[in-house]
Amino acid sequence: MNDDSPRGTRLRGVSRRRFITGTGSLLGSAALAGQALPAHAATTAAAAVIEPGAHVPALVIGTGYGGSVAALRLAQAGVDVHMVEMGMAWDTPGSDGKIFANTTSPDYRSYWLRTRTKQPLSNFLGFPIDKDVPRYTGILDAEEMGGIIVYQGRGVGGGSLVNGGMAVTPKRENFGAVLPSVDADEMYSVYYPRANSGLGVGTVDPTWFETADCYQYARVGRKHAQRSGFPFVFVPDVYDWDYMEQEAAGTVPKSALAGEILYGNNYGKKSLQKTYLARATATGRVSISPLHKVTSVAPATGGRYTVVIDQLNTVGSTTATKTVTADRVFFAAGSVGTSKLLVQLKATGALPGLNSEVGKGWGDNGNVMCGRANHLWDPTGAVQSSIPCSGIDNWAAGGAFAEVAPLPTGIETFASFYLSITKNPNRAQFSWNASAGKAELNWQTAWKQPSIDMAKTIFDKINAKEGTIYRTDLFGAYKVWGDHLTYHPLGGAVLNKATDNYGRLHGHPGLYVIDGALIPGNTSVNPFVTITALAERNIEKIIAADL
Ligand code: FAE
Repeated sequence: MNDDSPRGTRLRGVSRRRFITGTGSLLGSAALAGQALPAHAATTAAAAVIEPGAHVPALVIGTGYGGSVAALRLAQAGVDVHMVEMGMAWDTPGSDGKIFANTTSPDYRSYWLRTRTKQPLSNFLGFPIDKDVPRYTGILDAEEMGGIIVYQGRGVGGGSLVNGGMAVTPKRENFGAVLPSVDADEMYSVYYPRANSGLGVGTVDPTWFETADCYQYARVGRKHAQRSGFPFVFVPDVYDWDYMEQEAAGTVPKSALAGEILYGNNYGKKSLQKTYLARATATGRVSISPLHKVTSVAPATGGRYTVVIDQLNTVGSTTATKTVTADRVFFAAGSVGTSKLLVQLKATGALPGLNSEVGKGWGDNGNVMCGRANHLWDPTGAVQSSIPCSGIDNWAAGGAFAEVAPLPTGIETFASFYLSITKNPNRAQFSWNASAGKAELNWQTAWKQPSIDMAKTIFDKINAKEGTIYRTDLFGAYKVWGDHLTYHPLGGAVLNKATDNYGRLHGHPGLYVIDGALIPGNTSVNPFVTITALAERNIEKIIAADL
């Protein structure tokens, strides 16, 4: 699999014409936005951009958790890897000196090709808070899939760029329902520890937690949980906890304590750019094409695959279409990205050997949000760390695990806010709509009702005990439940169904799924540690057996 051909030069080289094309597209977007030109996209894309006609031993579609694990381990095994990422590189500051925009002031960097923000909390005190932004290949995609908005990260690092970093290993007793065909002993002795170590997972210092102003909201959450008899747990995170303590002490620039999260984190979070991807690119065998989107994969001669890729500018237009070949292709475009591609490729005949499980088994990890209005003697703090560190575990009794989440508005709100992960049994399916030319998901908004019922097993009880009520001003006027979204899309190419028990797609040797699409809809906790651990398990087998 070692390829020392001139391919490397072709990948890394950049022509003057291509550089100018990229710069021109940026100028176009700046003119539209009427804002200062961010200079970073063209230069980074130029550094590693794939050339038409290139041949690569391993092509990875997407740079999130699954893709980053695959790239690192393949490279360490001596395989040259090219990663194709539809989002931007996110490695150079904009005109304000920061790479990422703050959650409180979304701008052109914040949303993927939208002209108006689509904030998960759409209202505050009943008033809508969304605002116009310039259309740009920003970091957070709020993808409307029929009955649900699926939030996803866009850029080199995938969801790790925008997520809360909560790095939770499911309880061992719940694992059988998460991945029924996987050996739990192996996962808990080898792959979960490997994933936690590779991701840099840590936990808040419990002593510091007791006095930190920025976690007053979590201590109020604990008090209310415990007074109602619910187990309260600390939740590990990939945020650098030492850095956060320095933020609180005022000795370093603030990130978690400045409310940064949804649109990227400028300092303390160990996103994949700082962990797996940094190690992968340091091998010298991994290159990345940002602002490149895979649109087709089909068999070529010699057991290879032809991959068609659109190069995008920062307003989302295609500036070039490239055809390359690869010996092996790893689908790591995320649950939605991978599922959409696979149902399209099966339905259009590009990959006729895929089986009928493709597109099935998609779930939302039971996500549902709500807020509670506290009494005046229970303030939650004007400064709240945007990184949650705790949760309420009522999984066994009520089917809900609720994160005590921040509401980092900068003012005292007397609100407690929660994202619940619930045992919602509903599963949706992607299918190809030939006349519309796109993949669709048949999720129904009403399918969130089981999640609401499970979350209520916690919060109805807390409200009754505390004499408090639900907030009705966060998701619309007089709307209690944030039941319109998920942050945790899972499934669509389920392990041991659409693929074999290691992610090899049926019908097409050399094609693999290695991301959240493998997991059948629910992980009982936040998903990325499980996605990472499963990818570690699968790539080890694939390298040993297939390469
Ligand atoms: P993912 O990380 O989504 O990466 C897929 C990549 O593929 C993306 O960069 C896409 O831009 C790219 N892509 C898609 N289609 C194409 C294409 N056709 N061509 C080229 N590139 C493509 O996939 N999880 C936790 O465990 N803890 C948390 O605290 C947490 N908080 C979250 C908060 C937010 C706001 C969001 C959106 C998610 C959160 N998640 C959290 C979920 C977590 O980020 C998600 O499960 C993983 O990122 C999924 O990993 P994958 O490798 O499956």
